[in-house]
Amino acid sequence: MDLSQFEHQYDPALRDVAALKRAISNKLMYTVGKDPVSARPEDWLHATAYAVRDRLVERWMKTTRAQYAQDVKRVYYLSMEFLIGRTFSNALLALEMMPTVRQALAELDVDMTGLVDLEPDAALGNGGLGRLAACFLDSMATLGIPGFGYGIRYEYGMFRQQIIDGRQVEAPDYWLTHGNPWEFPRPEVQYRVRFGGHVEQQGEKLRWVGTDDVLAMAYDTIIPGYGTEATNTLRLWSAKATEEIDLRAFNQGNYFGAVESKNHSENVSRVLYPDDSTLSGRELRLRQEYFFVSASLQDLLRRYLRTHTGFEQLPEKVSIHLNDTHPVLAIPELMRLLVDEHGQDFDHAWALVQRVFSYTNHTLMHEALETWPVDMLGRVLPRHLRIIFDINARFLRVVTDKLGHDIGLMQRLSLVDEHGERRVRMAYLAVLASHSVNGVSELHSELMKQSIFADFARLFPERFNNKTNGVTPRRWLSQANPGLAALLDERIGRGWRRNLDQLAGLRSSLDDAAFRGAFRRVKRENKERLAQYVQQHLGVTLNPDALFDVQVKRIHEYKRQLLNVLHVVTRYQSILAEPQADWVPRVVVFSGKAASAYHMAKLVIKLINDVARTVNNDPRVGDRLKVVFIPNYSVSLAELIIPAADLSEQISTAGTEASGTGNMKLSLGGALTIGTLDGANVEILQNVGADNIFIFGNTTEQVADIRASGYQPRAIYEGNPALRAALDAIRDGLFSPEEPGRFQQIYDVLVNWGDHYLLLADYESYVETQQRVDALYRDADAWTRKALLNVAGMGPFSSDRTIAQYAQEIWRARPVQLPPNMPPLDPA
Ligand code: 26V
Repeated sequence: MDLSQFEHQYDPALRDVAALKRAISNKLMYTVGKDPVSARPEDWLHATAYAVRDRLVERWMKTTRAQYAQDVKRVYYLSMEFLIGRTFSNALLALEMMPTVRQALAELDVDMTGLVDLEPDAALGNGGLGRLAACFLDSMATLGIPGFGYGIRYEYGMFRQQIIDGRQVEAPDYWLTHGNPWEFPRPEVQYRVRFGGHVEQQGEKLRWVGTDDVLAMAYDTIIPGYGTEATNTLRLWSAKATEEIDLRAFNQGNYFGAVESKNHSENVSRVLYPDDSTLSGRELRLRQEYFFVSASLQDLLRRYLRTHTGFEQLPEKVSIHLNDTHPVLAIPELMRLLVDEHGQDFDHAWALVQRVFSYTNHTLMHEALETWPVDMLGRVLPRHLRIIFDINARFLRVVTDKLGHDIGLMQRLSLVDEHGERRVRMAYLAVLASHSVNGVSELHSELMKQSIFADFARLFPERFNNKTNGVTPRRWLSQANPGLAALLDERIGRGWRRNLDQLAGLRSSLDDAAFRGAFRRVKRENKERLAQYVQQHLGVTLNPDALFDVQVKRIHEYKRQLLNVLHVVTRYQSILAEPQADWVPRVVVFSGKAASAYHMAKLVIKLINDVARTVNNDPRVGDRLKVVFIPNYSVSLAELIIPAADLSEQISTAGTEASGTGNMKLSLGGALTIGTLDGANVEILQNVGADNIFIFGNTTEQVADIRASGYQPRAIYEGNPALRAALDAIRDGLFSPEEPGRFQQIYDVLVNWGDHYLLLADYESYVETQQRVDALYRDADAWTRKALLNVAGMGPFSSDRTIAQYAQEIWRARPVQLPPNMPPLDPA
């Protein structure tokens, strides 16, 4: 889709500084309730946010009206996580209002620079999956696709990570302390969500009775498109106790009991589960999943029924997308609504369901695949369990009719895993109910068909497809990297914001030395900005001329931060051995959170911090090597760190990282990748060319072979003196003299037990490749050319491309048309 034709039309009303000043002053007085003489910076931020939000509302209503008038197909993106980050700068850029707001505030004697940092992140997600959902919202709006995000308005987002004594300590993230000026509470939009009770037969029909109910109340946030008036809505649900709960207990005079049960039901939307590595199988998590899915489906059906009768048109007017299995209860919930509440017959309802749902898988890791105990499901959602059993029985009957009676196959295909405690396999339910099942990179989509869904891929080959992830260039280039954005504007024009393929135009500037110099200066300024932050927050001085080597992502064994540490230790030991050699100064930056119960990940954080302390304080090392662990990785920290990177670490064991999206953001910011042939690294390689990326290590196939033939880590350890020295130093307490045995377990996992992620098998290739990185960095000009070719090759990794493919190939949804001559809004 060529978007450049829709070049942004400037709205002169948005450039009126005087009008904006009046608006901000009015908001400060009448909405925030503050006198300018006593207003704190937070008050100014809120006043400005309200003034800016007003300017989005008109577009929002225009879009909504056009959607109704055109009876468009709507896409509902169901996700337990939306990792939005900050909204202020994003909104200003969408409206092209940055200079106007800056000037209006300056004329009010307020400096905008500091204000921006006061806004808390909306951290309603764990990592890649949640951030992808946020990028997708941005792209759907920008493409004019009528997309609605549905999720949970957690009161506590992703925990705040403090590093105390080198260890992670979690603190709650109550992000709503000062209120959220971007959301519109909708007390008039509430649905009853039922839990528990039991199912009764009443003649032909089943009735679900005796339930404990919770209300779901909507909060809406406007999602602006860029370079278009189109906007979308993110609707998040918050739990409220029902009136019965309030009244019943209060009337009995049991005040504390009343408050307690009110709290209990409102706990459903209290806190984001911060574990993206293992399924804990906790009942509250199941309740969260059902809570938001039920409210969303009631809401979208009501919207559909406002303008349609009967359900025949449902698949032409509604697409429901499942972001991983977390919202999969939407499937039995839609069945229940259609059959029990709207009198549809079961088979007919199932046929509709299969045309409405589509599903994305984001991980092949066994521990993260969702299954729910049959017992628990039966207790919390008895009607849904019955529906799942009915779906399963019908499915297995059809399979038997087609393929004959094969017990082994039945057990493998069944929605219910009968080994041990019986559990429902949510991913299988998703595949069975969806007309499309996609992975998030070419490699991952292939592996998905060969591994977890092999039997289903044989039964329904046409359902399976790939949609390689992408990232929004508005946040990750325009907002996070204003220096590079300005340079691009000068060189190739402004169109890349809506058509990232235009970055390819940079290739013709490769031989322009002045341009390469300007590009290097931008990177240098970004590095200085990060160095200043590190100085302020960690008290470590970084040399901005050093190579900035960056690994930022959740701490996970499969992502192999430990492999990175092994290289750091090896480098440290080599520097001590040959201090006079010509070292390329390096700064190794880590940032990321560990799940709070993930012991190994937390130990890795401690090791990184211990190594950092040792290396940074060793006078023999000086500037040659610095190591920093930046606490509390978040969207806003990513916006600071990523543009400052020279080298992007994407070093997961081949076959384990579904896609990665940080890899794309870093390349887009002009970092070179050192990476394995995993996830979207493979496609990054194809787009930047083998000469412009550092690929190392075993391939997916080789990994499988090593595992099959018996991985022998001790032999590798004994055969490689540098590796051995690094591991021995860690084991013997070189970095933890106060507790020499602290990292024994890490040594044991890697050397004696043979870790599942084959770290030692890739060590030699990794260290050798890091030496090639040094060699190239010495030649600043050669490095810059390759960095530029990375930026130039990132066009396909825009989430606009991804969303255009979802819209055309899965959702069959088209952009809303926004006629410029829409009738003026009547504020009544
Ligand atoms: C997993 C789980 C496990 C069960 C309980 C709660 C919970 C919450 C989140 C997750 C997330 C696992 C999936 C995930 O984040 N995958 C990442 O998705 C990115 C976007 O597609 C992709 O780039 C990453 O490679 C992939 O790890």
